[in-house]
Amino acid sequence: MSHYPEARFIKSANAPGQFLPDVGAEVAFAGRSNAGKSSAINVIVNRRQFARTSKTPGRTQLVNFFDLRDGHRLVDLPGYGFAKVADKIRRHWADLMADYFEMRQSLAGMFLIVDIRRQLTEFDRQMLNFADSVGLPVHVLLTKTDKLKRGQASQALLEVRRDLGEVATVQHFSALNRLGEDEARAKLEEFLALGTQE
Ligand SMILES: Nc1nc2c(ncn2[C@@H]2O[C@H](COP(=O)(O)OP(=O)(O)OP(=O)(O)O)[C@@H](O)[C@H]2O)c(=O)[nH]1
Ligand SMILES: [Mg+2]
Repeated sequence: MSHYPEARFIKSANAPGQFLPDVGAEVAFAGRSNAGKSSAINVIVNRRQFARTSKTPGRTQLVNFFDLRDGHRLVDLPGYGFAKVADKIRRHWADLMADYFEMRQSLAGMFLIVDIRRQLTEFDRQMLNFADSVGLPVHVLLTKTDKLKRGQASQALLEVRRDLGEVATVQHFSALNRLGEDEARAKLEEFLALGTQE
């Protein structure tokens, strides 16, 4: 059963003028290329290839808007840190993301998707600093937890939690075995509710 029976893809934007009207509340999924953003969205919404995933980094190249229900949205962002693209395209993505984060009034929270085997990268820290500077709440999904042994996974969570301090909350996640899906949905709903109050 879908937790979001009305969920649907609305549109991909390649320029700020194509963003959806800035009303209601939305939560953006950000993170390194190939970290598992689109896969995490599919688990949370409980639909296969709802957001398109790929083994090849750089699958998501546009700002993709999904309706969860009337007035509540998810946004799947292009991954950062993907080396194999032309500078021109990389700059275009960076500008598009900067425009998005700077102008989006309906942005209620950020899900930062981090591969548990890599921990926080420099780009992740930039995203965290940025979110902090504009008072945007962040929840970190330490994804691909299935790739580590239990002890290693616990250790990694402790380290990231210590590293983050008060800046963001963090949890284990796996798109493969759906570890952490309820916790992630609860956080998503919390952010959307915060955004709707204002
Ligand atoms: N084992 C495992 N593989 C995962 C998990 N999440 C994602 N993957 C795999 O990682 C690859 C990238 O996943 P995507 O969801 O497309 O990653 P993305 O962050 O959206 O990537 P871009 O759109 O390129 O930025 C795919 O091959 C997924 O099947 C997970 O929790 N466990
Ligand atoms: Mg993607």
